[in-house]
Amino acid sequence: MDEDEPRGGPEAESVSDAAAGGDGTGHGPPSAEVVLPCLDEAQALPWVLGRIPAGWRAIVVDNGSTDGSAEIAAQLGARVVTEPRRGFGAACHTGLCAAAAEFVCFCDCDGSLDPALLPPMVASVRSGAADLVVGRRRPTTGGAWPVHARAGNAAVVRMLRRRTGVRLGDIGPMRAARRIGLLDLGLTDRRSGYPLQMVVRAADAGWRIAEVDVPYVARSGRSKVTGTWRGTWTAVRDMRAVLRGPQISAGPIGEAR
Ligand SMILES: Nc1nc2c(ncn2[C@@H]2O[C@H](COP(=O)(O)OP(=O)(O)OP(=O)(O)O)[C@@H](O)[C@H]2O)c(=O)[nH]1
Ligand SMILES: [Mg+2]
Repeated sequence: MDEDEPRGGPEAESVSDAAAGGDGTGHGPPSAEVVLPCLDEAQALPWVLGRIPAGWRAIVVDNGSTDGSAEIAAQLGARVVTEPRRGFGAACHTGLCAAAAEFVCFCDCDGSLDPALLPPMVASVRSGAADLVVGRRRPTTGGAWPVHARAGNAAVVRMLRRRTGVRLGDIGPMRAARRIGLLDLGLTDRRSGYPLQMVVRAADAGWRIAEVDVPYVARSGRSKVTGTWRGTWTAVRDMRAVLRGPQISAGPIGEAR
């Protein structure tokens, strides 16, 4: 990827040079952390970590990369956590469990989404306007979101609406919520169903779920899911399993943990 290529939207806020973050005093966790599931994203990491908002911390969850992603992320100041079990959900959940901040965000690590757009999403949670904010992917470059992947996503949001009443335009991977609330959801999916299970359980628990548009550009590096039929099929199967699962209420938000 060309690191100078503009990827964020107009509302992108100031971003850090180093992704290390902190609370400004050197003590205690930062106010927000961004969990970045990472499987062979060496090409995208410099841009992604350069877009982490100032004062926040990036948690790169290395999921068995063989292209030096973990070393690159560490050199760029991110906290690197290792999750040897493959799976998008395994990586995301390990990042969530490793986090310590009040607010936790998720963002893909492939350069398709801009972490600099996360602060307004966190602000909505902080203000109480929403409990979970999901970024609705709006493709801004050709090839960012292949037709079959969009069709699968549209089918999933219809099923989500039937199952929960929640109207979303996308089961987007870019999110923001309170860490404690997310942990209380007790998410069990460790593969592609993780983002959907998060929304389903949040809805079942009575969370207010908001959606904001986020630009979506073609990923850097090799496509692993939406660009392949096998990956798409696995994702659809995982999501169906989530929607067929039992209704589990997570209890009130912010239970002590
Ligand atoms: N596919 C996949 N991605 C993983 C895994 N572990 C971590 N990831 C990361 O999860 C994020 C989302 O995965 P992507 O491969 O971008 O999935 P996608 O956006 O649906 O599809 P493509 O971008 O077309 O590959 C990326 O940052 C991956 O590096 C895993 O086991 N499988
Ligand atoms: Mg991607």
